[in-house]
Amino acid sequence: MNAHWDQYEHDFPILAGCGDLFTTWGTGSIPHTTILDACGVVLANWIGWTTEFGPQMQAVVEQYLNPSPLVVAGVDLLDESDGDGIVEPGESASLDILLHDLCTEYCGEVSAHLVSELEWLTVSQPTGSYPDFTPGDIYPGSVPFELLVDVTAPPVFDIELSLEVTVGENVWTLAVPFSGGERQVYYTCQVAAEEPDWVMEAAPGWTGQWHISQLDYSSPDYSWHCGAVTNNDYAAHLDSRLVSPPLVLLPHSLLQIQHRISAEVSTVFPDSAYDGGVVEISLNGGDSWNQLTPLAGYNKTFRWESGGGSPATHPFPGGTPCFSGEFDWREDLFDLGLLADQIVWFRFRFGSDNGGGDGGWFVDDITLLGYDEEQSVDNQPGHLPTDPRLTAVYPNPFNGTTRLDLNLWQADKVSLVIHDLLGRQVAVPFTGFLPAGQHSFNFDADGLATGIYFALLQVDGHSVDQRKLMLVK
Ligand SMILES: [Ca+2]
Ligand SMILES: [Ca+2]
Ligand SMILES: [Ca+2]
Repeated sequence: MNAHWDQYEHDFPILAGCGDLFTTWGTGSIPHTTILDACGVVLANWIGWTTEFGPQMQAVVEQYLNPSPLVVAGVDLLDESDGDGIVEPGESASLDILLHDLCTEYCGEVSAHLVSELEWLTVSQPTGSYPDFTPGDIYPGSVPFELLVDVTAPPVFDIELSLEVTVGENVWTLAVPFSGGERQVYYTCQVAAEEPDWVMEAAPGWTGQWHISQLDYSSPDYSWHCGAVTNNDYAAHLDSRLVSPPLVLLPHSLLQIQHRISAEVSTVFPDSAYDGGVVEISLNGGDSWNQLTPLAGYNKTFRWESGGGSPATHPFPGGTPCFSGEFDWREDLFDLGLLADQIVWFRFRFGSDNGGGDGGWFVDDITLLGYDEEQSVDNQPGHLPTDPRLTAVYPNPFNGTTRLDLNLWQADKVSLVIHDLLGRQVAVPFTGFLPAGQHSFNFDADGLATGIYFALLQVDGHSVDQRKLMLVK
């Protein structure tokens, strides 16, 4: 077996026993390295240049000198502190690591030890034993591995832990992917002097009073206000609706609003509202609406008479929970986690009976937070990018144009293709021959509807990577 350098020679020990080892300068002076087996089959490709080149390269080569008979088939997150499915800074997590027997022989006496070299991540239960494997078997460990993620963890992380797997007398180190972090803001409306994407309207036969106000706000200089411009005299017979533009929800989304209200409640039954506001959501462009319930609940309930008369009372079914009475600026959160990847519209709806009243409803800083593993930041020291891939999409979600970055380890015929959710090709930002290195392309979504799209990186006719794009108009 040979290892040799082509064009460029570097000063770390060449390891005997592997196939051929090639390294060359790519365009832009990015070195790339290819490991071939004795038959010339590509085992690994690696593009990059760091001061850790030698040790990293050695790790790559060693991996192919003596491959582990077991590989990590997956990681199942069993539990984490608050049960929302995201391992956030400050939380603990338990997980199963699934091992898969790829070898042609039986593997017995298997044990594993999970190691973290990160200061902010502690493995509190690091050991597990595995059943005996026959080829093709996939098993979790005997007991879950337990981790503690410190509050000093990065806001979003996507790392690899080391699993030292012992099979009989032999030990291999396998990479275990692990990601988590906090929800990130991906949409916010802080309310400007004009908000052309938002619609203010009234139900037929009712009055509308939403407007953009400078009277009060959570963030300067404006907020949405349903009421009179004077802050003390909203109109009677309101069924006033403020409708958001279409928005695409990331996984684990929360809707966050800042608001204050001053609306009439019964003096005899102060939990019973004559006038008040609710938050609604539509999944079909406004054909139908469902009320959203804040995590902390609504504070009042509409009284048990509604509609009718000229109309005589508020427009909501009696008993509908609502915001009413009096409270100053506060935050409310709505959990949208079950609606990931859907296009939604929000509606802020304020109703009054046949008498007007106080200040009405101020709403500001309408914000969506979400957590998407695909958007997590690569935080792995010494990460080895060995495959051609889409490395970034920015911005995403986007309105109009976004930029796609890709990384090639060798010159090749490349296509960058955009598909919609139904798999139809809607755009081809690039197709042609590219040299090795990093490349960026702009994708202009002019003429496409709001929604989810996929960018596919195809190399030599094969799809090798994809990224989800969210177009929000
Ligand atoms: Ca959590
Ligand atoms: Ca504001
Ligand atoms: Ca009233």
